[in-house]
Amino acid sequence: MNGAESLVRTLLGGGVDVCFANPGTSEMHFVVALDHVAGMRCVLGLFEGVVTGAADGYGRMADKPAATLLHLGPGLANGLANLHNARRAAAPVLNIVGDHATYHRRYDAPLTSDIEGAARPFSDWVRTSPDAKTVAADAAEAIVAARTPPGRIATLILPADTAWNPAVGPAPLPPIPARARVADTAVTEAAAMLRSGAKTALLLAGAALRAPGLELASRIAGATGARLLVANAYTRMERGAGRALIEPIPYPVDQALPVLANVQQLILVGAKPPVAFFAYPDKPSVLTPPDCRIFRLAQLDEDLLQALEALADAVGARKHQPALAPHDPPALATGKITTEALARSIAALIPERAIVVDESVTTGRDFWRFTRNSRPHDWLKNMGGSIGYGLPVATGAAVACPDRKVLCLESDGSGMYTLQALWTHAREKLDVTTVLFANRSYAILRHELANVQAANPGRIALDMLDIGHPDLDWVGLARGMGVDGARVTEMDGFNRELEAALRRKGPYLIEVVL
Ligand SMILES: Cc1ncc(C[n+]2csc(CCOP(=O)(O)OP(=O)(O)O)c2C)c(N)n1
Ligand SMILES: [Mg+2]
Repeated sequence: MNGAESLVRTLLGGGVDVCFANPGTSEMHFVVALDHVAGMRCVLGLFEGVVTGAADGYGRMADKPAATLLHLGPGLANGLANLHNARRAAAPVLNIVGDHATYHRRYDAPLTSDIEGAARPFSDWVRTSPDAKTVAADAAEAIVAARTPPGRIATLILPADTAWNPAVGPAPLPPIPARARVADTAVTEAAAMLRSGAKTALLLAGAALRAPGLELASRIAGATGARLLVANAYTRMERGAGRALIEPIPYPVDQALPVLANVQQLILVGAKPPVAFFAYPDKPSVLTPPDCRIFRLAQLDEDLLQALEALADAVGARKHQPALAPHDPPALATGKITTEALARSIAALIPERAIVVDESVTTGRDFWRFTRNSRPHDWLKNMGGSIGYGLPVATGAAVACPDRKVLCLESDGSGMYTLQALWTHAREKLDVTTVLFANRSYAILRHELANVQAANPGRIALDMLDIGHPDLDWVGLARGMGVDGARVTEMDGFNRELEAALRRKGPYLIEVVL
């Protein structure tokens, strides 16, 4: 057995059985080993940002890491933006990056670079295997690193000769650290805050946004009068009919401040204190009022369910009924395409157990409130702010959950960063319906221009925010990558196309001209 085969067998033994790949010469032995050892699903991405984004989506939905296979420093570098998003989402990801053979590095061949240096800021764990005999044990440790709560980025760099030289065999998996329990003192303190009579809110993140956590939080809110809040972005929220209701903190600072204005005490359950996405002249960075007391009940990597159970017990909330959303979606909208009409029709049509990957940016500002009473679904958002996450994350989510419909809500500017994902949707026959919002603009940046108070933007500045001339032909782009689609210009056409796409299996793209 060579190092490459010992790696593949170790991955499979550690539950890593999907590999999103974009290989090169230095990874050839690994690619061949994937063929020799049964059980690994290999998915090709035609750009590394697709590969790392797919691993993000897979990790969020499978609650375990996929491997990526990347080609030296440049391959990794192409994937870093979506790796950043995955890291901010605390998605588990195991990167395998090929390098030159150990003895070849000193010759400074063209693809030589400081791979560890590139990997470190975007990884929680980085290691270069020195020889074939250590590859398996390093891979086992990388799996543990990626699976360490709440989900981490592990990057294992494998010089080519570690793949082809003889190895000892696969390595067993060391124990995976469990989530730490939250201390009783923290629970007692949070309970006292909830009983104090001050206006208190719970801010939830991570595992607290799955149905059981939300229900417990809702019981606590019902028993104590506290509010339930969630930041503008989250890794994965279970919402819709039958799920506990929660209020989002809007992205625009001017809208976020009033939501938090009356909060005297904020209890963090896996969340960070809420701050503005950017600084703006004359707007605060911190969104809570200056005298708000912020208390951390639990960190993201701790056992958030246990913390909520203990808190529910401490305030006598277990028997309180949670406030669950009824199934009461809006009616299909007709007539002209507007953001509200789109919100209504999408809310009416979201299928049961759908996975909604949301990178709808400006078009999606209304989606939250209209979809609250849709059929139960999961909603995924970009946690890292690096656009181009949607189509790849949809790819990974569809690979992780082949029995669920993925609805990818994508804006045109963001979609162009990683549109190669559509080719993977077609090749893997993934059940992804992409709704592409073609406003032919970086619309959000027009608002930001006003927010930062940049004086008198002229033609050149405004041209940098306009992505028309030429208009992108999204149906043509999709067809060129094997995904069929249609362009719609009014709501009846949209309703018809979306209904049909959601009913059949397989990839499809609907270009919505706004
Ligand atoms: C990697 C990266 N590059 C650039 C940006 C800056 N940026 C933020 S939003 C945006 C444009 C988004 O346009 P689009 O996706 O079409 O959304 P719209 O507001 O038009 O709905 C850009 C370029 C970013 N966030 N991330
Ligand atoms: Mg746009």
